[in-house]
Amino acid sequence: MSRLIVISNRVSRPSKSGNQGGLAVALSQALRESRGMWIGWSGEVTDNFTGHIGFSEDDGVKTATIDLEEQDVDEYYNGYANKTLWPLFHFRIDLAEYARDFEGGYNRVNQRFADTAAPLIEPEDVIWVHDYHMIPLGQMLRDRGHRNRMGFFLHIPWPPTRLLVSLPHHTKLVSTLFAYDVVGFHTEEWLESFRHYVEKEMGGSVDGDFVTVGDRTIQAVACPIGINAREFAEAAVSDAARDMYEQIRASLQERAMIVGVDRLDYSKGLEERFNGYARFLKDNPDQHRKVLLTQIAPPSRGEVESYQQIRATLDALAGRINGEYSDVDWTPIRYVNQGYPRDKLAGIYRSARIGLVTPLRDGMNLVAKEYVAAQNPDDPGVLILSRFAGAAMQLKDALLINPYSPEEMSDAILRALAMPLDERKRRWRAMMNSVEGQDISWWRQSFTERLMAVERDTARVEPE
Ligand code: GDG
Repeated sequence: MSRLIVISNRVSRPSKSGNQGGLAVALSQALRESRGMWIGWSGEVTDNFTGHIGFSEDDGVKTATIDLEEQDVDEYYNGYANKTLWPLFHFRIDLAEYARDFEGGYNRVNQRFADTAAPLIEPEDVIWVHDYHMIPLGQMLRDRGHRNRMGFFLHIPWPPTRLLVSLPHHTKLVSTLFAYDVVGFHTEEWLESFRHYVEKEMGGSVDGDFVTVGDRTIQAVACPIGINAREFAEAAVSDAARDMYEQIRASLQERAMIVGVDRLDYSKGLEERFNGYARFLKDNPDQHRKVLLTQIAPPSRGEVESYQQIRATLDALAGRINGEYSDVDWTPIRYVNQGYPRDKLAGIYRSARIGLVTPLRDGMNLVAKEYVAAQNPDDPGVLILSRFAGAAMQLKDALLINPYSPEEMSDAILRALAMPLDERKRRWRAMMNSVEGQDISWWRQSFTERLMAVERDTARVEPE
């Protein structure tokens, strides 16, 4: 069996508390089985980049990390990754910033990762690079002479061509993807946009899964990520989850709870969610006091201004809605800026009658799947899901809504609250079949099998 080398911005070390995300668990398992290695940024900042690699091994998973300089973090992580690519790839060109320093820092840090990884790679290793932070890394490894099988997976949407062309040097960036053998997206929609770009902007051609530009042919595939459904369903009945469930139920006093769980990010449609919920309260006075929304939103990327802005907007909006509708013994929104351990989170999902997941764009959205997996099969809640989340392609039995429409959101909440048990069960069963069938192991295996099947040394770009 070939060793798997995973390279991503951050590595995730196994944690005894079981607080690791599904992706980290799935990749850790593959790394353990293949005696592979996970390479990434330590999250630490150093005054002077030396290229020193920190090796460690936890629970059979080897990791190799480097520290970055403050300028790297500013230009690469906060800059090109999160001020340029993240908004652009989520269709928000209004928020995207284009600065030469960002692009320079992004390339410099990717070179640093390539320098770090290069001596650790053996010829038979299979390399799997993750996400928008690392697009050019494969090309940089090829430039250093590595002929390994290499795959890339994009965890966020691929934007329409008309938006992507607003990125300076867009073709230069996209052409680096042709250094990989297999490039994966969550959905057909993102894949379709990628193919469109390649045909229109690069004169490329598409033949099934194969995409060719010049003398390079790669496979571009849709491979939707999943969760560890069984483990999550078990977490939902763990002691910690039960305690959380009881605590919440006692506080609800028979009221129905709607839950939202998201990193505090403008792509998640939190402002639109609050507005949709406010619309529901306005349209349905008889529902006041019978329902409340709990929004868990741990802050993220706080050094980026657009994230500071969305946080301020949500603080004000939650305050305004609560000010307008609260009574001495009822608050319509519980807005919580802290995160919870996974087991407790599963208990929170299970205690909610409605899961409200309303991103404006999302590569996939794992919260939607977790909400489904955590439900009680005998009395499941209802998922309301944005049609613009990748997850909507699979979870067709959710109540699918346009998150930009407060009316649609309001109507869906009312419908979900009134939904008979039979219909809730039927919809939940269909969604659970999908969540269980295409789980995180399925995703990892589908992608890596495709990558392993590539013949080494075919269609390789050789260093110039
Ligand atoms: C990117 C793409 C794609 C959140 N709050 C807590 C907590 N979380 C966990 C959730 C979930 C994860 O964070 C969020 O995953 P999402 O998929 O919803 O969103 P992104 O972070 O934006 O992820 C996305 C994903 O990559 C994978 O490819 O689906 O589209 O944007 O697992 O549970 N976890 C805990 N406490 C919290 O308070 N323990």
